[in-house]
Amino acid sequence: TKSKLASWEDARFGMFIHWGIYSKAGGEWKGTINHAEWLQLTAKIPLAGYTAYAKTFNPVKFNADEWVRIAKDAGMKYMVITAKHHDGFAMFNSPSNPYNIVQGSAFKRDPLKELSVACAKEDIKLCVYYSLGRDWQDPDVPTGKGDKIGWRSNLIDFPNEAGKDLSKYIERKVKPQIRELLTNYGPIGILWFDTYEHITKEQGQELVDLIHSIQPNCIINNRVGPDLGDYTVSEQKILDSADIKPWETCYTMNNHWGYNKADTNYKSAASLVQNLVDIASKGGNFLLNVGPTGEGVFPDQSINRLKAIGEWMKMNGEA
Ligand code: FUL
Repeated sequence: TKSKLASWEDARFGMFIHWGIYSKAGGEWKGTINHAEWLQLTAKIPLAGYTAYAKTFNPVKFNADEWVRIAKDAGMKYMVITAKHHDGFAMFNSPSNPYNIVQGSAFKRDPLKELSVACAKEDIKLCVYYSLGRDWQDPDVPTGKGDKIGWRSNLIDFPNEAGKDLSKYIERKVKPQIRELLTNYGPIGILWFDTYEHITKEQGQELVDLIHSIQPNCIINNRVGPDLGDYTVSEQKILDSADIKPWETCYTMNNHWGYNKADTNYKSAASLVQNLVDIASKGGNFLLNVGPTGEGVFPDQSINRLKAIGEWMKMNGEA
């Protein structure tokens, strides 16, 4: 049998999904329209305000089967969804921390559970994104170094960067949530960490060990800590297997990861197909992003492009 990494490299094409409380704003906050998944920080919203906004989040049109079918029809083999982005809000049922979609929003459903069922039916590998070194809900998460200290921290609610103790956050929030993600949703293909910031190699290794103690087949990207992880992620840039292996390029269809209704600067389907071919020929994986709306649906522009890619895949016998 093939190693877990070889099977994942064979998959080639996956769907990235950036979806959270911020999606409801569609990038707009008090007249400014340049926000997305960083909304809490870029619009300078205090935690209490963001928590209140989360309570109004109710994506009633969310349909896990539909999301998975769109991915499948496009020829994608895996799906990486933001289980927790930098805002620290869990988009899954997290008994260890009430700041989550079941307890902290009007929706009260667990979309990750629904996706895990839908993915299993269609043989799509469910994977989760987890913001590691940035969390704007927890008081113990310092970011940045040198002259950029704190530039990605929640300094509105927790201004004392020097007093923060990252290990408290890891024990209090990260480890319990990783356990939940790996226990309650069936097999998880990848734990796709983001932004390890101040995480040390030792702390990252502890997370790797924890993950493998629960799901030995789970793949971990290289944003779990310095010099760690199974493969290299590149943002918006195509690498080459001659330089590095294995690798994955994550890529936006327009200029934002999270939904921004004013951003209509979409790449053409033809150029996305070209990216896919280019990446595949260089031995990489292509993780193409969709930013669903606050109602829980994919933007039409994304659906149309995914359809066109799917048609190309079928014509070329790839799907
Ligand atoms: C970055 C994040 O800051 C962005 O919001 C996005 O999630 C991208 C894929 O990774 O580090």
